[in-house]
Amino acid sequence: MLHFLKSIVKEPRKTFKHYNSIFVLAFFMLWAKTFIVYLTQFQLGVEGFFQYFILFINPISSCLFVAAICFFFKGKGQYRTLLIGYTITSIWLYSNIVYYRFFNDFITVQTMASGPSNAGQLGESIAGLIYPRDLIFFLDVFILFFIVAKKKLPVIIKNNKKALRRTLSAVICVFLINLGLAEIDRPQLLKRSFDRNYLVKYLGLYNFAIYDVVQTSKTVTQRALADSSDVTEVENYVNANYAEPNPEYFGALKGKNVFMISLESLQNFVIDYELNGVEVTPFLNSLAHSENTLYFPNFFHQTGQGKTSDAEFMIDTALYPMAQGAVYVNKSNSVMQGMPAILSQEAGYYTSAMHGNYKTFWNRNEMYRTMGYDDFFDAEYYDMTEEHTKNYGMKDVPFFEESVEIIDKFPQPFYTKMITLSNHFPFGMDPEDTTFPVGDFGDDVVNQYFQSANYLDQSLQMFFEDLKAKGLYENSVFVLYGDHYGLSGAHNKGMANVLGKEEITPFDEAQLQRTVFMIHSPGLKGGINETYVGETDIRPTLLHLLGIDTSGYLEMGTDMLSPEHFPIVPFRNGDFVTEDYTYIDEKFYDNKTGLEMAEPPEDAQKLIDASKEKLYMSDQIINKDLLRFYTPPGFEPINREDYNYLKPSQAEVDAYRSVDPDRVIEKDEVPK
Ligand code: GP9
Ligand code: MN
Repeated sequence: MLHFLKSIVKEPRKTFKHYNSIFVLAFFMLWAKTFIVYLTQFQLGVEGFFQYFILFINPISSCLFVAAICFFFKGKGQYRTLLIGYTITSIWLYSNIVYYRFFNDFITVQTMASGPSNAGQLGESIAGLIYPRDLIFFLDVFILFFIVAKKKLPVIIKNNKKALRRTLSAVICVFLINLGLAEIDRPQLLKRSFDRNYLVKYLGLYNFAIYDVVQTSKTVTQRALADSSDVTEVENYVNANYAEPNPEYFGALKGKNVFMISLESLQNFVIDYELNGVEVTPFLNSLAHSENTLYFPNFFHQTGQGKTSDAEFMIDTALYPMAQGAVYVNKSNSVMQGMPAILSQEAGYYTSAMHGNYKTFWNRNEMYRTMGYDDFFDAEYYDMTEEHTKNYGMKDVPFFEESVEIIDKFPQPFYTKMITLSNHFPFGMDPEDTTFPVGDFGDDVVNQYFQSANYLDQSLQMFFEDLKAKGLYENSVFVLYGDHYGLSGAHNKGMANVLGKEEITPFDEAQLQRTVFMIHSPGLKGGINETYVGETDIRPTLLHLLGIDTSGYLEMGTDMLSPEHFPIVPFRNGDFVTEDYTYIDEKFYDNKTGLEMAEPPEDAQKLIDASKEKLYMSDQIINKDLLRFYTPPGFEPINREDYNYLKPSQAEVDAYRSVDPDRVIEKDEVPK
C-alpha cells in the first residue's frame, strides 16, 4: 500500500500500468462504497473535520484486507477468492444497512446467534425495509464480475507471497494509525463497549465485526470463570441502594389480579396529543387522568437490541438487558428469579403470558420457562386468519377479544402478561380496521403511527368493557407500558414536524424515549407522578403494591412510589436522564433549556458513577449468571423442566372439561 502510494506520486503512468490490476480496483471501489454508505445510510453523529477524516480512513485496513485475501492463492484462484470475498463483504454491508433501517443499530454476533427469531423479526417487516433502488449497493459487485468475465483487468500476481506480505503489513500499519487517531479523539474507545455507533464511527463497520467476535468470546469465558464470591459485591450494592416501600401504598392492591399489558411501540408523546383537533388515544388519556390511575409521564424505556423482549425482561427481573444482543435469546438457560415465580410462590398467583405470535419468537418459550410462567398462550391459541393478522401476528382487537375468553377460565388471583402487536413499525393499517386519519408530517411511517396508535387505544377500551362485562375489572390492576420507542432517529424530520420544531436535537431524541406508563386499579389512590422512572423500576413498584417484600431479591430498579427512589434512568448505551439533566455522548444538557451545558453540573461525577454502577452490577449478574449462586430467602429455585408450553390436544381438553365444566380450576390444573 505504502509502496503503491509512493510510486503513484513519483511515477503515476508506470504505476498505473503496473498496478492496473483488479485488486486495486476492488480495494478502491469497496472503500468508496463503504464511505458513501457511512454518510448516507447511518447516523453516526460525525462532528468536525477530524472525525470525518477518521471516518474516511477507517475502511482502508479492512477493504485492503478483503482485496488481499486472494494473495493467499496462486493463479486463477486469486480471481475466485477476490470475487467471493468482495461479494460476502458487500452482502454484510447491505445486511447492516437493512438492519439499521429497522433497529437503528448494527448487527452483532449475539443478534445473529438470536438466529431465527431475530432474523424472523426482520423478515416480517422486510417489505418495508428493502427497496428496488438498493441494487445500487451491488453495482460495484456487478462491475467486478463483468471485468473478470471479460478479462478487462486480468492481472494475476505471480509473486503472491510478497504481495501478501506487503498488503498485510499495510493493513496492520493503517489499522494502527486509525486506532491511534481514534484514541486521540475518543480515549478508551475499546474499553467502552456500550455504544456500537462509536465503534463503527471510529473503527469502521468491518473492524467492529471483528471486535464484536472477540468481545463475545470474552463473555462466554466470563461465565465459566465466575464463582460464588462474585455475588457478594452485587449483594452489597443492592442492599445499600434498596428503597423502602411507601407505607401509604404497600399492599394497597394485595390479592388483585394483574394485567401486565405491553403497548407495542407506544411513546408517551401521544398522550393528550391531538391530530387536527382529535385525540389520538382518547381512552388512554381518560385512564391517565383517572383518579384511580398512577400515571408517570417521565417514564423512559431502557431497552437495547432485544426490543419487546428486553422490556419484558426488565419487568420480570428488575435487571438490565444486555449491552449487545437479546438477553432472552442468549441467556434463557441462566438462573433467574422472575416476577411470575415470585408471585406464584409468595402469593399463590396463577401466571401466564399471552401473545398473538409464535412462541419461538424472541425465544420466549425458553425464557418463560426460566421465569416460571405457568402457561404461554401463543399464536396456536388464536385465530390467526388473514383478516385477524398483520405484520407479526394478531391484530389487537381480535387478540383482546379472544384473550378475554381464555382469561375468563383462569384461576384467581392471576398475573397475565399481554403483549400487543399492531402498533409496530411500519405502522400501516388495513383500511377496514380504522377510520382515523393519517398525519401529514412528510414521513409515511410517522403519518401512519397516529392511526395505528389510535387502533391500539380502541382495542384497549373494548378490552376493558369486555372485562367489566365478565366481572373481571373490579378486582384487577392494570399495568400499562409502552415497551420501547416506535419512531427511531431515522424519522426525526417527521417528528420535528409533529412537535413543531426546526429539528430534533440529540437532547430531544433522548426526551422522546419516554413511553407510556400507568398503573390503574379501581379504588387505587392515583395521580400524576412526575418522578423520573424506567422499566427496571416496574417490578419493585408492583410487588410492593401487592404487599410483597422485595428486600431479599437482587434488583437494580427501585420502587417508583418510595420516598427513597433515586430518580436516575440509565439507558442501555450508557446515557442517562435525571430530573435536571440529560447526559448524552458524555455531554450534559440542561433539561430546562435543552442546551448543552458549558460546565458539567456539580454532581456530575456522582450521577455518572451511579448510572455506570447500576449497569455494571446488572451486567455482572447477567454475564456471569450470578443468580445461580444466590437464592433469596424463602425462594424455591425454578426447575425449567417443570414448564412446557405444548398445547394440549382437543381430546385432552374435552376429557378435562367433561368432569364438570363449572368447577373451579385449581392452580396446577390445565386451565384451557
Ligand atoms: C413480536 C413482537 C414485536 O413478537 O414482540 O417485537 P419487537 O420488534 O417490538 O421487538
Ligand atoms: Mn416491541
